[in-house]
Amino acid sequence: MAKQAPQSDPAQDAPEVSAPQHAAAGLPAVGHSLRMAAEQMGARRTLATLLKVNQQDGFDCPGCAWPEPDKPHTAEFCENGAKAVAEEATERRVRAEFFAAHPVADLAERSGYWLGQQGRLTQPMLLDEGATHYTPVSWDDAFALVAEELKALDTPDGAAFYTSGRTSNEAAFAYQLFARRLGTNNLPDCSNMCHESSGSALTETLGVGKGSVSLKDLYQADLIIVAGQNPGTNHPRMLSALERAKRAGATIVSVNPLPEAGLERFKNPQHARGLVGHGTKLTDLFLQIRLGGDLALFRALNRIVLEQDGVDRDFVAEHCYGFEEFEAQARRTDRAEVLAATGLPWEQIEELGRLVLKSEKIIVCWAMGLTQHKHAVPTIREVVNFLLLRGNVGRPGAGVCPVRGHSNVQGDRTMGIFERPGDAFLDALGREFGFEPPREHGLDSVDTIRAMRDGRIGVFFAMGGNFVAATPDTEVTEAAMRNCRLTVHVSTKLNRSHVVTGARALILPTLGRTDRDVSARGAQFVSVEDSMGQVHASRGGLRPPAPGLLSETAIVCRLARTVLGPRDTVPWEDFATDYDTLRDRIARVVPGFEDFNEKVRRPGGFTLPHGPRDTRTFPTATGKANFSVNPLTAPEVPPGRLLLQTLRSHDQYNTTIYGLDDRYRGIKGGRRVVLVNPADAEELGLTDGGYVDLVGEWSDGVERRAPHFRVVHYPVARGGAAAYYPETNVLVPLDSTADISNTPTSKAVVIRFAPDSGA
Ligand SMILES: Nc1nc2c(c(=O)[nH]1)N[C@H]1C(S)=C(S)[C@@H](COP(=O)(O)OP(=O)(O)OC[C@H]3O[C@@H](n4cnc5c(=O)[nH]c(N)nc54)[C@H](O)[C@@H]3O)O[C@H]1N2
Ligand SMILES: Nc1nc2c(c(=O)[nH]1)N[C@H]1C(S)=C(S)[C@@H](COP(=O)(O)OP(=O)(O)OC[C@H]3O[C@@H](n4cnc5c(=O)[nH]c(N)nc54)[C@H](O)[C@@H]3O)O[C@H]1N2
Ligand SMILES: [Mo]
Repeated sequence: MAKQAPQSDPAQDAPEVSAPQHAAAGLPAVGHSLRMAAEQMGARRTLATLLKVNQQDGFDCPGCAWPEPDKPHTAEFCENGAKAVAEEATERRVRAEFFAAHPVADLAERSGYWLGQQGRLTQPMLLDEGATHYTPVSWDDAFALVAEELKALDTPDGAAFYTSGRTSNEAAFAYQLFARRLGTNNLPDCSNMCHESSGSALTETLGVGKGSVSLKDLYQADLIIVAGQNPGTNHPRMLSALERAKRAGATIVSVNPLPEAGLERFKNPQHARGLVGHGTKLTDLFLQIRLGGDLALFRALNRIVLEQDGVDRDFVAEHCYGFEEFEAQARRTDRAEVLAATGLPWEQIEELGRLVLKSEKIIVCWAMGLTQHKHAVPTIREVVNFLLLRGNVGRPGAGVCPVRGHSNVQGDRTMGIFERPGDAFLDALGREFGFEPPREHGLDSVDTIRAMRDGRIGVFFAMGGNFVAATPDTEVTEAAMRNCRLTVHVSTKLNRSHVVTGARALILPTLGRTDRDVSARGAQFVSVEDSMGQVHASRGGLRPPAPGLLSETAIVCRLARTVLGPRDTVPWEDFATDYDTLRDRIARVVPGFEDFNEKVRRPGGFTLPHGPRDTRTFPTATGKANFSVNPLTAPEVPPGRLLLQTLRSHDQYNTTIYGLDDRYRGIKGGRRVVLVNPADAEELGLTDGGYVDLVGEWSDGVERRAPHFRVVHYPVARGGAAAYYPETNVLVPLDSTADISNTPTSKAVVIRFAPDSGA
């Protein structure tokens, strides 16, 4: 078995700890982001680039999927968007000499942070079978090699095509078409580990697996509940929207096991008062809930609404299905069970109940704190019950707001990146391109790992991302990756998935969002869809990091031509060089994209239709919005153990580590920390500043260990602990996934503490 991945350099494992902060952004954030950007790009390039972020003639920020306001500020970016841009627009380069100097075995000993810091990838590289080093390869030879390995498979289902959510609509559409022309629906994506639970719950209950609110709705809401989300770090531009909502009179409630600085107060760096003043208080009521207690909380709220006769009877009668069963169960909700699951005082739940009954228009926002639990799908269904009860779907100022992660993860799904595509989509695709697409469901991310482990996947192809670091059970996953014949990564930066490989491996470098994309037929642009269903153009302006780099779209199309042969009827050459031709086809296949080429050129783009939001039509099996009955469950934690959530620091983008600080939480210079409530720490004998190993416990009895973590006494909710991902992915069992969505339970890992075994 492969040696365990070195996840950070020992020298970085001495974090300093000070008191957590109580406000986000402000002047330190501006300074921090500009310093990081200037380090990577130099001062002039920094300014020229950052001024183009999220502007109508510029590029979409490669950071998060939060939408842009109609009239963006001159600088419509945030601290962490600036870091994402700097990471991509860096002047540092990884060239052939770098690979000649570093055997792959050496690179596999480096931390992910070190790998990412080496700079942008510049030319296609091949690691041949038995070779110790990557060596340069031409594009044509690289494509021929992939074709050879694909043709050697017994079945197209022996290949898996992963997508990370930065891929443009155009590239994503071409990519899924290629996979389906080949004959497989094996299209796992990062969404499987992210908002899949939201998609599952929303599709079933409302008929559309996406959020139902726009920015304007947020500005009009009476009550905004933010549950399981840390926008101060992960969606900083959302704080401006919350600030505006607040000024318009909204009450903001945050539900979180951690007091997150960004939700407490916000110093808007785009206004003078935000740079120097105390900022705006955002959260009016903070419910410090236990990990996994949200289902119980929303059930309790639903009981309160029913008992206080707060139901919107007309809405329920006209638009909903299944109310009686739901009502019978919700009225029986047991208070003691709620208190045990949430760890909240009943008075706080009642206080929120009063706010709910007072509010006409309610929005619930959520992210990974709700989606990455075993009972994530029922939890989100219960959120939907909560909103339906008072008619809070399909009217201004109200609705569901799953806040998406990667900047185009929602668009990729719209373009057909999905292992379980619906028949309507496949029918339209088949009609447009004159073929019969495969109907059998493909593999999601977790099932792909199982199939690789069991020798059923010969070729693993990744459009972006960092599969081995982002997925659970690192040792199992790395062994599974090494079990493939060929692994291919289309990437901007070096990462761990390039050095834990199949028998053969290819790195195909590509253009990023910030880069100019010029084909033989002239300048091209791409499009993306944000978290609120708004589609718009994105144009990079920077000189690409190396001559001859191909866009993601061009790579897919040239590969497809090589694999499928000259007689394949899809005009891959046109698609590769003139994205308008690709958009014309998307317009005929994907609902809402009619006249795509014209609409995408409008300033600000266009909004996709959304039945529940626009007309209160619910394309579900019953034709109505479905209430659901969800047993009240919460994670069980044996005595002497804690439930660990794995989350993001302020200086990272998923597996990309920008730096070693987590400013708002008071952590500096290291990432191997575990945050524990002082009362739990005392019971377990964990001194602040002491070092321990984290040991995962799971029914398969396998010992999963993450060595050498510094204990930090921190105000987390009792019974829970927190540590950073991806270092803690070694602890997440592959088979510990959410019911229905199959999303790894990254926010609920039972751990015990063992003596420190050293770095
Ligand atoms: N700068 C930056 N931006 C990013 C990313 C990044 O890594 N860096 N990642 C992007 C991606 S792909 C995504 S999906 C999003 C992720 O955005 P988030 O979901 O905000 O990311 P996490 O760090 O996982 O934070 C989870 C939050 O939920 C809370 N939480 C955990 N468990 C529970 C629970 O059981 N109940 C409740 N109520 N709360 C809980 C945690 O305390 C924490 O505040 O951000 C996107 N944006
Ligand atoms: N334990 C734990 N595990 C988790 C999570 C968690 O909270 N806890 N969160 C999960 C979530 S929400 C997600 S979304 C996944 C993320 O999983 P992934 O999306 O697979 O991971 P990233 O770290 O975002 O991928 C970073 C890599 O993408 C490449 N890249 C960046 N920009 C581009 C581009 O424009 N084009 C191309 N082709 N490549 C590019 C770079 O090479 C970079 O190294 O991780 C999941 N894993
Ligand atoms: Mo995500």
